[in-house]
Amino acid sequence: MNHRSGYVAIIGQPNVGKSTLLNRMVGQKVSITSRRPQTTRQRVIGIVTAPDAQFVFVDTPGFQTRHGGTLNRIMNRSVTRSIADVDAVLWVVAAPRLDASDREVQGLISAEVPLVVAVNKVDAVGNKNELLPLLGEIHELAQPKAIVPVSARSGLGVDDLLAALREHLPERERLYGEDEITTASERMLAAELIREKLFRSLGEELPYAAIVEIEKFELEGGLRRIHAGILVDKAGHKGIVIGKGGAKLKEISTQARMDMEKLFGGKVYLEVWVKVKSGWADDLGILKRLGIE
Ligand SMILES: Nc1nc2c(ncn2[C@@H]2O[C@H](COP(=O)(O)OP(=O)(O)OP(=O)(O)O)[C@@H](O)[C@H]2O)c(=O)[nH]1
Ligand SMILES: [Mg+2]
Repeated sequence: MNHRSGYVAIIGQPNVGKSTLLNRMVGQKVSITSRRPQTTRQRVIGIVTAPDAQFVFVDTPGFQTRHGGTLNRIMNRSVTRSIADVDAVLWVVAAPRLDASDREVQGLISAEVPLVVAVNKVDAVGNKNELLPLLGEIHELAQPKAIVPVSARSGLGVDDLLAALREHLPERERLYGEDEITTASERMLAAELIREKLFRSLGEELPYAAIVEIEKFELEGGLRRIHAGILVDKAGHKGIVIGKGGAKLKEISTQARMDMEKLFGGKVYLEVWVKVKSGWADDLGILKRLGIE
């Protein structure tokens, strides 16, 4: 059979499960996820290699219009840029219905690029007949090449989704090596995994006010020695991240270390500090240094 490969942008409003779906397809956590909206802050590449196809997925921040600010502007720009230069677009929506934000995302999609829609979270829908009006509405609104119900959480429908996408990739050789799963550096992945734990273990507003910076990343034989700083926006936030007797910070760094060991396939020694750096979310210098641009 002929070989196909290409770039596929994954877009959708915040929290529909774009990154969970990417990780499910790749089989590793290359993009962080949480139950909060706006977990993904920058583009993340995840590569899926099959015998007859290679998919280079570009995960993007959930597109949103409610909040202003430099970080949000950059995040939205990253979405519109990602859509511009790909072979296909994968629009992810969450069952059981579309809302105004989904429609806004749909409005960004160019009619010239093949579009496939993943209707995610179907595991949460009891009666699958409930999906029919949604499928009809998507069809009418976007006229996609295919609409595939999936559950990123259970893996249901994911093979069908890849098969549907494959049809719309150009015939060509692989773009990356067959065992490459991302273009992100280990340094960047390490920072992201720490940020994921912040999103998963802190209260409402705090994770949004934090950023992670890797200060040292050394490889000694099979051991990775990593020093990371969590930058918080306000002095009062520092104590919350550290927790009583350091318990919260310990939980965050232990879980991040375990994920890193799994992803990097080797032992990790991780030290994490918390620092106060006000105004980082509007500081272009910091955002650039962290690769968010
Ligand atoms: N029930 C169910 N929940 C899911 C599924 N896929 C993702 N989720 C949950 O939805 C939430 C958001 O998932 P993410 O993958 O972080 O969503 P996202 O679209 O990448 O979000 P942003 O990066 O913030 O735009 C998490 O709590 C996931 O566990 C699914 O198939 N079924
Ligand atoms: Mg995401």
